[in-house]
Amino acid sequence: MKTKDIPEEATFSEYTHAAGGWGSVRALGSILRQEHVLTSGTRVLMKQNKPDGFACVSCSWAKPADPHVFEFCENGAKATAWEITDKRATPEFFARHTVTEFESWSDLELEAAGRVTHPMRYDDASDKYLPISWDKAFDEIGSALRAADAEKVVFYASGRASLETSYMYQLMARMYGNNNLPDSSNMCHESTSVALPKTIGVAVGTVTLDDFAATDCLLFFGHNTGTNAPRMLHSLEEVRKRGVPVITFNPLRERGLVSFVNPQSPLEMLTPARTAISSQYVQIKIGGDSAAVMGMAKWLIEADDVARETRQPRLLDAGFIADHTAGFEEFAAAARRADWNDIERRAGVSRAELEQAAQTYANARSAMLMYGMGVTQHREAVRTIHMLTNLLLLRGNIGRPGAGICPIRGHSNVQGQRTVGITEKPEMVPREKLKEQYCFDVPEKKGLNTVEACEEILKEKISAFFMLGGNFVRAIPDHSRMEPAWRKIPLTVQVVTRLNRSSVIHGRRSYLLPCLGRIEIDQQAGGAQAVSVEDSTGCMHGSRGMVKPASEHLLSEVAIVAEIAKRILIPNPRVNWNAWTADYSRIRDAIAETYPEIFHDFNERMWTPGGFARPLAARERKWKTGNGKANFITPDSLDEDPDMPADGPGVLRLMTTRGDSQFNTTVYGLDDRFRGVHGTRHVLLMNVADIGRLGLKEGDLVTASTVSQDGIARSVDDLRVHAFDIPAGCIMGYFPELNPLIPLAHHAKDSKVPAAKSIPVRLTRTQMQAAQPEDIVIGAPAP
Ligand SMILES: Nc1nc2c(c(=O)[nH]1)N[C@H]1C(S)=C(S)[C@@H](COP(=O)(O)OP(=O)(O)OC[C@H]3O[C@@H](n4cnc5c(=O)[nH]c(N)nc54)[C@H](O)[C@@H]3O)O[C@H]1N2
Ligand SMILES: Nc1nc2c(c(=O)[nH]1)N[C@H]1C(S)=C(S)[C@@H](COP(=O)(O)OP(=O)(O)OC[C@H]3O[C@@H](n4cnc5c(=O)[nH]c(N)nc54)[C@H](O)[C@@H]3O)O[C@H]1N2
Ligand SMILES: [Mo]
Repeated sequence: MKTKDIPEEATFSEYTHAAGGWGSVRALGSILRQEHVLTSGTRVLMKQNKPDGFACVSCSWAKPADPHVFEFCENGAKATAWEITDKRATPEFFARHTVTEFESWSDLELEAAGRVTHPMRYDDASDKYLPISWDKAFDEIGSALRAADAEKVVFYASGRASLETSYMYQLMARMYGNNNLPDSSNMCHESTSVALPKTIGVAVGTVTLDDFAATDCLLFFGHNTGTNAPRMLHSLEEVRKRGVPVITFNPLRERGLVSFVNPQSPLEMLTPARTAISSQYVQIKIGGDSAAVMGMAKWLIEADDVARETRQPRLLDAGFIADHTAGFEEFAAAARRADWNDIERRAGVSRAELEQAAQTYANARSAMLMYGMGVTQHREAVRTIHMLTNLLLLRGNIGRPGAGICPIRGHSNVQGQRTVGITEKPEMVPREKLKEQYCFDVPEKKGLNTVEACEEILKEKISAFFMLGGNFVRAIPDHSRMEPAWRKIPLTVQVVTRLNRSSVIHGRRSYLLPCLGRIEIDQQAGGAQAVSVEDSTGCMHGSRGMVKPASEHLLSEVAIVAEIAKRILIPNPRVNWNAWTADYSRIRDAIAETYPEIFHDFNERMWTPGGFARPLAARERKWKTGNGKANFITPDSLDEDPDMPADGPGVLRLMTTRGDSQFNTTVYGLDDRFRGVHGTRHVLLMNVADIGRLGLKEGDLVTASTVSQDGIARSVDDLRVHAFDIPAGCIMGYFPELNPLIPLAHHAKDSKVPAAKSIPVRLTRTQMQAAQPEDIVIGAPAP
């Protein structure tokens, strides 16, 4: 596949500064200007993540009860500017361009058109989106869905929609007759949701913000915090100032994990006192986490064996292991048996480094472990997460202050969507309760998750695909197979704020339903409405819109779901969709009735500063697992990607990650400041030794091709080679540009999360090299 916007203007520089600092402030000013909201944007930002304000639409990190004056980060501010932009994609704009024309636009150009202002329907004859009235759109979509076989209709959700909308959405799908509720979590932390219930009996993390003040050690796996959850840097900074060690496991040396200058602390800005974030940086190979953790566990268990024999203080929490856990002996035997050569080879780091990390961990009274996509997006991600919990259980690091596991979630309400029932797994919802509340039979058949929905689309078995936000076609793997199949779906409907690839590559009939964003005032019959979200630490927050909507024709997501529901469901006296739309507090009452343990007194508690925490049994050392214990789970192997060909000559492991100027498929700009990449996203960051070994040089254009056994050719051209501090054999490129390289079948076992972090590729020079740009700068200081 030939890529667009060949990087003519690409420049590379080594980013030697800390994350944050003046660079952040400059970047913030430029995005506010780019979206033409310099003055209004600044006012809005003051309310971001405040107890009486709105919850940021970017990441899902916790919102403190006593916020900073500026409780937002550079990237949260970018997401805000993106939503409150004054750019508009009006019917006149759509009249000027055919959809075929849009296909040649980059993701950046598509979204740069601005907020969609009117409901639109694709018109075959003119190959354009034409405006349509809301009523007509709802009626047409409604009659198509009524005529469809319920099992062939999919209701996707991207993790931004509120708890209120999400609850209504899942109820609508189930009343309609299926559990086909895949969501972005299926590409994200689903590995967590599958792994943790078996080990500690909850599907979410156990850490809250308070734990940062009580911890003595932080272990950090596979998360690029400086870019993807920058507000957490404040907590990390405080932890480091107390002298608490932070051990990072990451193949890339990420600036935001190396050091940080607080861009909101004038003192630090004037005297660039950078805080060293990581006290030890363990630069493992891609997919080396299980091996690294096994090395640490081996050292701990063997050192504890010695301590026990010599009557020295123990390294393991023997009391906790005896009282609370099962499976320890088997795991300990496997750790004792594990071979250091094998561990070193798989982890790609030395025994000494792992022993040092283990020793630091052993010295800490309480330790927390955080992780992101570097862990969840591998074939054996679920097993790796079991390894992470094994390490915590060895020292009783679950269920006490300053300890715990913290999966860092992505979208701002992705965890909450699951909590209120958006899941394809019927056993995850209180079916009896829903039946009692609404008098209907909740479908029992498991629904489709993201990968399964893609498989059905490939088989042409899906008749309608409804998207509550997101950019499904762009976020999924295997674009060159999926895009042609996607175009054959009889009906695609997208609830959107901005134009994106999934609007342009569309089903035979296609509708764009433009909605209010969370920052906009949501005026309904019962007055201005607020919504709520759950953060990564299981705390629920209210969120109130504060800016004038981008267009008077927008409807709220709640209203859109209600209108569709009214048209596709048999009227049910127990659900008054109109009343719910008029007054969202009534939806919250319904949520509280379904989930009383979590959401009792929801309306009163939603404005609690810092949010109200959901009860979590594991936090109290109550284990809701099959055997009532916290479980050590012994891995059958340490190989995280067993479907990868052996790392033979020429085969490299590719991870696809986010850069600093994007929110997932929404690309704000072409720079990735902290990694020193400017003006392009068609780049491969490589180890110098690999560049030399493959006979390449800095700046060469290469084609990456997937190594797979299925006989399907997958490649991306025109990727510029750039030397970077990354282990030999490992390379990095950007999501979503490199998604054509991921085979759909290359996904995590059990959780089915696409294995976006370990794609086996070969590189060849791209034929017909473009002229070398003259302005490539290497190794110069960042501008
Ligand atoms: N500004 C901004 N914020 C965001 C997003 C965004 O796009 N932009 N996206 C949101 C979403 S939906 C999500 S899920 C999160 C994602 O946030 P992250 O979890 O940080 O996701 P990635 O950008 O994919 O970065 C993965 C990190 O894991 C490392 N890594 C890759 N492979 C391995 C491995 O095998 N082992 C280890 N230990 N590390 C590895 C990479 O070097 C990189 O640092 O961020 C959320 N927040
Ligand atoms: N190769 C590779 N692929 C990946 C990943 C990876 O690391 N590597 N990460 C995966 C992960 S973690 C995730 S979460 C998925 C993301 O997959 P998605 O969640 O489907 O994609 P996003 O890019 O977050 O969706 C962006 C779109 O959401 C719409 N939008 C924004 N705000 C609103 C709103 O308020 N309401 C509505 N209705 N729409 C809105 C806009 O139109 C915007 O274009 O991608 C996955 N894909
Ligand atoms: Mo995500």
